[in-house]
Amino acid sequence: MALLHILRYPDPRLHKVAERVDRVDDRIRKLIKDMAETMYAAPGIGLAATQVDVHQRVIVIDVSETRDQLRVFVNPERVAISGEAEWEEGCLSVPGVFEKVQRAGKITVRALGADGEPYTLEAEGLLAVCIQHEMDHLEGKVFVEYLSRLKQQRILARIKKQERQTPGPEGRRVVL
Ligand code: GNR
Ligand code: NI
Repeated sequence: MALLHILRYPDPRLHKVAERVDRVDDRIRKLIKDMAETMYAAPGIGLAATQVDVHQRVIVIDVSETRDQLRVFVNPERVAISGEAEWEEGCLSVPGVFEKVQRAGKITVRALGADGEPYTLEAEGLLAVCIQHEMDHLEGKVFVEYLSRLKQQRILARIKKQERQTPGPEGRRVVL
């Protein structure tokens, strides 16, 4: 059992681009297990390795109500997208912020599973939105970057105020 520390926006490490995994070995399987535990404990419906400061292309997602349908995506690639969707999104790296984002409505992804075997998944609804949100994290992109400059400024101002009142675990000071 290992809960991982989740980086908080605007930590610059959230903007690193993750590297491909060349082999699903014991180290990656341990990462997947710890990420799943961290996601369930948070609680959240998805988590990208970038958020726990591991810059490798690994995502875990569970959008089921019963919280027992873990999906693992290693080296995910988008094969196709279609349609449009708009959901109110949140992010474990930006707690307390919920904003609508436009995404593709349907997405087909190809990835390796926890067993290292390739598979293809066609997703829609919340799962499709979540896959796109997590794949953005692997590219160093956080959902707030889709919002207007004004909204981003307000979010940063609010975070800065919160940090003044309760500094983070590393005593990190946000310089804006
Ligand atoms: O828990 C999460 N909920 C969520 C809701 C709408 C759209 C995307 C998400 S993902 C988020 C967890 C997270 O930050 N993943 O990176
Ligand atoms: Ni997120």
